[in-house]
Amino acid sequence: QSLPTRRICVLGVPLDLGASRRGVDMGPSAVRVAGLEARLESLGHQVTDGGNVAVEIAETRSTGDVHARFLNEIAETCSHTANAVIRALSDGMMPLVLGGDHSLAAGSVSGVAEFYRRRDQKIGVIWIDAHSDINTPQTSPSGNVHGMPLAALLGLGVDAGLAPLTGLLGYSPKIAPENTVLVGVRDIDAAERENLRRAGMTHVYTMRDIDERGMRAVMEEAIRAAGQGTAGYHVSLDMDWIDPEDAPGVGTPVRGGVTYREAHLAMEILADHGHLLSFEIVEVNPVIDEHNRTADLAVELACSAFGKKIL
Ligand code: HAR
Ligand code: MN
Ligand code: MN
Ligand code: MN
Repeated sequence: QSLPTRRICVLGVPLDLGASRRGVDMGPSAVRVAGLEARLESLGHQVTDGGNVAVEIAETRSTGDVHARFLNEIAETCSHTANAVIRALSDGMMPLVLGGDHSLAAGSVSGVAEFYRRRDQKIGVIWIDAHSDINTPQTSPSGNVHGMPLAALLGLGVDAGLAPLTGLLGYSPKIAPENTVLVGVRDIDAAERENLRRAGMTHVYTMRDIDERGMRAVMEEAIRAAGQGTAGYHVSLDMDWIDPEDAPGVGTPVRGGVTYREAHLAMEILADHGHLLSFEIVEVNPVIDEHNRTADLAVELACSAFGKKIL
């Protein structure tokens, strides 16, 4: 019933400083309570919980620059996250990162990229999200850093006040646009369109692409681009990708998302290809969830991504 057994290291990042709606800091707990470890172990995987990365809370800090609120605190957490990811990979485990708001991905992806850079290899990233998360402090309409991690990873925004994130681990960029793929986007700010162009991003699959061409065709192309000349790819799953009908407990719900089955199919296709280097699930917000069903869906999707088959 399961694919090759993996050693998985769960890492929680209970961060909500990057979002204006509070509560995604409880996401890691909600996903653990939904039975993540036991359900992955029932597939035959060996799961170790590495605990939570240290985060500051808003109540003890001042907001800082309104164009990128709590940027320094977020960069600090991202640095811890990168190190925890590097440690897990060095111990031969696959990181499974639980958020937390999406700004933490600047850290997790930096960690994976650094681990493979030491081995002279590049990584790809498959960014699965309703949003493109490629604002800089200059272009952000909200000042919320969870709308900026992709900009930081691609090396935008060094001169636009994003240096603490862009420069994590002392260099930039961490990933190349030709190996970075967006899947399922449907809410892109006007300035983000320009940033996508400036960053050289060409593999951007919108909801319309999924509607017209189907999930299968889109995922196959995404996997090809992310895998081209790389050691494999990191998958960053923002739960707001899924329609709010099925995933109501997210920081920033947007209508017109993928269905329950489309989401599973995408994960099943990822499992079939087996180039996964690390996986993360972000933006689960228990405060506005219904009986933890968004966290439960997150666990289901992780199981599909890690090889659970219907038959
Ligand atoms: N683009 C908007 C902004 O920058 C909202 C984006 C952030 N929301 C997320 N990220 N949940 O995927 O403020
Ligand atoms: Mn265990
Ligand atoms: Mn996101
Ligand atoms: Mn999003």
